[in-house]
Amino acid sequence: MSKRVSLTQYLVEQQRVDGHIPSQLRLLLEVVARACKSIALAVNKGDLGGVLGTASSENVQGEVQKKLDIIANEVLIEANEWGGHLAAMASEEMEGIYLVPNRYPQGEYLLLFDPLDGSSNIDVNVSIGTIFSVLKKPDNAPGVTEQDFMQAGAKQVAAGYCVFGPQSTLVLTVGDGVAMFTLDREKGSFVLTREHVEIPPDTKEFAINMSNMRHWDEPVKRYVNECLEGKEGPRGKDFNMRWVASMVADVHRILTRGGIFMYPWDKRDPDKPGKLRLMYEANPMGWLIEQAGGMATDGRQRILDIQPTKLHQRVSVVLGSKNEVERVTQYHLEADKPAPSA
Ligand code: AHM
Ligand code: MG
Repeated sequence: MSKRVSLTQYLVEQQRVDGHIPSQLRLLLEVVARACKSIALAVNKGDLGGVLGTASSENVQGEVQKKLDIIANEVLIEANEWGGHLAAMASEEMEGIYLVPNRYPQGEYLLLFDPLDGSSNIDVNVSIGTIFSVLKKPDNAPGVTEQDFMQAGAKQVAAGYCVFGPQSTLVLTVGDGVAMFTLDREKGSFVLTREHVEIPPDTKEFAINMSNMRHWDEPVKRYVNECLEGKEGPRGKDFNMRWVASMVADVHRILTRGGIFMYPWDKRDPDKPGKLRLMYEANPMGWLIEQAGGMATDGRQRILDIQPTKLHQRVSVVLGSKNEVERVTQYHLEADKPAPSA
C-alpha cells in the first residue's frame, strides 16, 4: 500500500520544500482543520448530540440561525483565538469583526468563514460544510478594523472548505493548485486523497435553483433555456441538472467532475446583487475553482477582482467549467451592449 500523506505533512512540505506558506499560516490552517474535525463530529451526532433544529436567534442577514450554525461558529472562534496566528475573524454569523482578545498574542492574518454553509440541509441529513478564506492584515496598520478586511479575493493567501457528506473532505488551496484531504475517522486525521485537481473545461451539467427562473435576468434565462433544449437546441447536446442547495456540495461536485454553478441576481430582491456572500462564500470558492483551471465571475467580471466595501456584501455567482462560465459571462456582456442605432 502506498504511503499516506497527512494534512500536517502536506502543509509542512508546502512550508519547507516549496516555500509557499509561512509557519504562522501553516499553524492557522492546521487549527482550522482541527475545528472542522470538531464540527464534523457534531454534524455526525445529529439528533443524538441535540444539535439539530433552530436556535431562537437571527443572524445579521435576518436569517433564522440553526443550532449548528451557532455551534460551528463558536468552535471556529475558540479554536483560532489563542494561537497567536490571527489578528481578527469575521463570520456570516457575526455582525462585526471579532478581535483576538488582548490576553492572547496578535498575529498577522485575518480569517473569514461561513461556519455552516447549506443551513437548510442540516436537519434533513444532506451534505453541508464550512467555508473559509484567509487574508493578510495590511502592513503597518495599527490595531485591526473592518477596513483591513476590505481586500479583493485575489489577495487571499489560503482558502478552502470542508464538506460534511458521506465523507468529510477538506479542500484547500494556498495558491499552488487544489488538494483534497479525506477525514480518517479512526485515526482522527485528514489524509491527502487528491492533488492537482482539474476541472474539465466543458460540461453537460448545470446547477441553479430552477424555481427562481421567472425572476432571472435574460442572459441567465437564455443560457438555461439553451441547456434545456438539449440535442435539438443550439448546444447540440443533452444537459443534466443538479442542485444540492449547499454551495459546498455543489462546488465539490464541480471540482470532482466539472459543471457550472449559478446563483444569479434576480428580481425578487432587485437591490441585492445576489444571495451569496462575497467575502466568505464567493471569494474562497472562486479561488479554488480558478486554481483548478475553472472560472468564477459575477456574470460580468472576475469575482476575485471585486473590491469589497462591506463585510457581508452579496454577489451574483457563476462558477465552474471554464467554457460554460465564459459563455454565461458573454451572454451578460452582449445584453449590456447598447442596441445599434437605426
Ligand atoms: P447559507 O449560508 O445560509 O446556508 O446560504 C447559502 C446557501 C448555499 O449553500 C446554497 O447554494 C444556497 O444558499 C441555496 O439557496 P436556495 O435555498 O435559495 O436554493
Ligand atoms: Mg453559506
